[in-house]
Amino acid sequence: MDASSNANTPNPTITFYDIILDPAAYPMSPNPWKTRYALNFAGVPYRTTWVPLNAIAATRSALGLPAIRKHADGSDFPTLPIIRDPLGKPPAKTDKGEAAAAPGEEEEAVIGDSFDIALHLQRTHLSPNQQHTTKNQLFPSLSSTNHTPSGAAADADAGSVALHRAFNALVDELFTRYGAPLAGTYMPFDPRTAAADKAAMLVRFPGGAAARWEDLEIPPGSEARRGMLREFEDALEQKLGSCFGAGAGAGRGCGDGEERRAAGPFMGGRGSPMYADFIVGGWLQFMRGCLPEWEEMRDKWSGGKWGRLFDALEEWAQVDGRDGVVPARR
Ligand SMILES: N[C@@H](CCC(=O)N[C@@H](CS)C(=O)NCC(=O)O)C(=O)O
Repeated sequence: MDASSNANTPNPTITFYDIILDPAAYPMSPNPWKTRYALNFAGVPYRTTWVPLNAIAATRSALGLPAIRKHADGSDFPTLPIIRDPLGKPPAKTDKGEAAAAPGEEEEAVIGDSFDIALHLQRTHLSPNQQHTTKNQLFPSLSSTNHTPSGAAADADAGSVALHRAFNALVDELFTRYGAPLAGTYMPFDPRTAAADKAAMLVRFPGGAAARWEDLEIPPGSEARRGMLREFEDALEQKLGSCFGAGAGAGRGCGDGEERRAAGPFMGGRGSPMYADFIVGGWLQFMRGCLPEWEEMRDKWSGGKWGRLFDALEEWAQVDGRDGVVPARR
């Protein structure tokens, strides 16, 4: 169904564009995963359009979205996720506030960056909805239940978003530096297009056009691999470990107040997630799908924090449109 056709219905359906590699493999692209988690968490109706790697550029340009990333050589790097939301602006509010679209006058929003998508979901689908409390906000702040934040509450909103932005950059940087080289060569390409997909990716690396895909692999069992895995584990613990409690698990904390909250598996020991948890979760999905040492990372690194977080995020991990495809390593 064309998403724009149902703009006037109370629950318009969002179209979510994610990458499909091997149709038999479970999705594993980190940034689209951040968006999937956020969509499921916001509880908005959506349908997934699965886009092969070699069709991402055409998809973005058909939607009028310029590339937001560049390759090392300065050329455009077209990416997913994208969403198209028939409800383009926050719905009209009953109280005095910012100008918003009246019902039936919404203009479709087309958004091509995972962070901007999360902000859109917060502002359009979560903040105006009084049923949502501080517990189920992507960007929780003092003003989460306030319709028209001003003064200190508006500052808290801005602070929460800015800190999330910095956290997103940090997490992307960490996983790109260590996770991508350790896991990327094991991506489950579509067997019908694998040779062309690999060739298209190889040219992104210095001297890549001349290289072979296999040359990018850091061989299992090698000292180089062991060393990089150790660095990855240490970097995650040093940069992110203190954000997540050693916890006994959500809902199983033994005390009240601070003590109980610190037992939760999410950011700050909370018992419910915010967007920061989905940022890490998106990358953990990539590790689950591609890193040969995933079980170790999940259960042993940082005392099992990453596995606890990953499991706790399962509630928001439903995949639409890939019936029968299960998370099995190929
Ligand atoms: N800043 C962008 C980055 C998106 C991005 O890098 N997406 C990757 C997948 S995680 C992609 O589309 N890669 C396409 C390719 O490698 O050809 C966002 O957060 O949406």
